[in-house]
Amino acid sequence: MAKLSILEYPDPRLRAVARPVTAFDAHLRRLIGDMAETMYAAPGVGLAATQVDQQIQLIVIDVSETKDQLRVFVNPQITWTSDETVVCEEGCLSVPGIYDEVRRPARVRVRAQDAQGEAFELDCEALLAVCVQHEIDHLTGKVFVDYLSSLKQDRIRTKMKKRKTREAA
Ligand code: K1U
Ligand code: ZN
Repeated sequence: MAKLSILEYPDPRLRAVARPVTAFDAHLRRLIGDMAETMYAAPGVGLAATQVDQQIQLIVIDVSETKDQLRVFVNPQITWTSDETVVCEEGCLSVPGIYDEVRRPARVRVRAQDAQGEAFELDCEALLAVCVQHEIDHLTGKVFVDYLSSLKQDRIRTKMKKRKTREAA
């Protein structure tokens, strides 16, 4: 397995719309392993293929305390959302150091395939529901800062530019 590099906002490649996965092969299994290693090392609780410059509908999530409950969602689709919403402080490995509140449905039902192509449905709540929605957004080219005011988005872009300049020095 290998650690992959994570694209940073406002990289235009984060705006790509991911295509469905059709081949459940060794290449896919390797990418899943590499994405899991990258997520655990960051550390994070989720990662979308878009963030590692792979434009396919694949996300990995582990919201467990023990970091031993990896969930793999291939071609995920939200099939139901609760009317009840919650505000959660979100972060993103593609927007390091930035955390802000986003309102989303409290519970969602996700239909997806596993690494072998087997279809499943999962009811999600709490952090798992937030994380699934955040990661599926990545697959459509959406980043959590898009939910914030344009003033906040401008400030975040400035911070990210300064960070890049600092890192290059
Ligand atoms: O998509 C990503 O970049 C992953 C992101 C997922 C996420 C976290 C919180 C709310 C919504 C979505 C992260 O993992 S950011 C890092 C983080 O929040 C975290 C890191 C270690 C332990 C717990 C949380
Ligand atoms: Zn993210």
